[in-house]
This record gives sequence, C-alpha cells and structure tokens, in this order.
Amino acid sequence: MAFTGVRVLLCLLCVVHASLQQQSPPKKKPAKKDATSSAAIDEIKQQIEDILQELSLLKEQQALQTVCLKGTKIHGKCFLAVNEKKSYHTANDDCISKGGTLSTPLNGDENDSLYDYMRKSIGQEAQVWLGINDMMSEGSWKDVTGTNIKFKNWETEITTQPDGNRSQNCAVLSGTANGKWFDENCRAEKPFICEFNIV
Ligand SMILES: [Ca+2]
Repeated sequence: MAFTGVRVLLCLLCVVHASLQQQSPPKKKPAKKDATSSAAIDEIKQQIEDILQELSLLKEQQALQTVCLKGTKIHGKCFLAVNEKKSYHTANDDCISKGGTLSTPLNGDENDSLYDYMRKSIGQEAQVWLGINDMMSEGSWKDVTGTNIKFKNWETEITTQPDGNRSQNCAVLSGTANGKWFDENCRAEKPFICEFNIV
C-alpha cells in the first residue's frame, strides 16, 4: 500500500514539474491562463499533501500491526514485551521511542491479560514496570500522562503495598504475586512491557 502511495506521489511530482515547465516563459501567456494553471498547481499541491498524510497514516498502521503481531493484542491496545532490564525512566523513554507507553492496566481484565503475557514472554516470576508512579506527590499514584489512576491492584494480603514511601515511587506488576502490584525504587532495573493504543 505504501509503495503505491509513493508511486502516485512521484507521478504527481512529474505533473507539477511539467506544469511548471509549461508555464515558462510566462510573459507570453494571457493572464487568465496563468491564473488557471496556478489554480491547477495549488490543487496538485493539496493532493500531494493529502497523499503524504495518508502515507504517514499507513506507516503508523503498519508499525502498529507489526507490534501487535510480535506482541499480543487485547481490546483497544497491544502489548509488546522488552526483556531487557532498565530503570523506570529508561524503560519509559524506550516505550515512547517505540510510539507507545509503559503498560498501564485500566481494569482487572487488562491486568490479567498483562500478567498472562508477561509470564509467557518474560517469565513466570518476573516483575515488570508499569507506567504508574507517585514521584510528583507521595501516595498520589499517577499514569505517565500525570492523571490519577482509577484502577489499582496493590498486593495487600501478605504485605501492605505500597509500603516504600518516598524511597519507592514506581510500580511493578509481580509474577510471583499473581499479577498484584508493588512499589519499587525507580532506579531499580526491571524488564517492561510497552502498550500501544489501537485507534
Ligand atoms: Ca512512594
């Protein structure tokens, strides 16, 4: 699809080039004709802009498809595991550079899906960063956009998470605790899972 777009774009560029060549020398042509060809060029320019927009959209869709194929797809989003240990900030930057964010489950179903995918892709007893932290204000847990989270899944049966106060401001999902969350030191290095919204 993208190649077709490029080919159409090239053809249009040829047309624009030809039109510009036809225009010269402009002095000999009547003013009315100049206005007509200028309008035609504007129209072609607009068409090229539209094609470029469509092309970038196609590229985005293609990238997203690749992510979903490599990772896993749930309702409204795809997860892609990165099995390399990184600090919270580095992991967050890595997801952003891939066009996503650190995974942030919004409800129990999403948390279960993320937990299942983590066990399959990273390990049964792994811990992965979530896109959730209380760096700005102690005890006020926010997602990567700075919005207060509504869904929480802290481990509270054996321990009373979050319990790290100011020394632990980033959240992880734990495989050993059946997908429950713990707060952790943001500088700790953990694998992570990026999420990508499907539009
Ligand atoms: Ca804290």
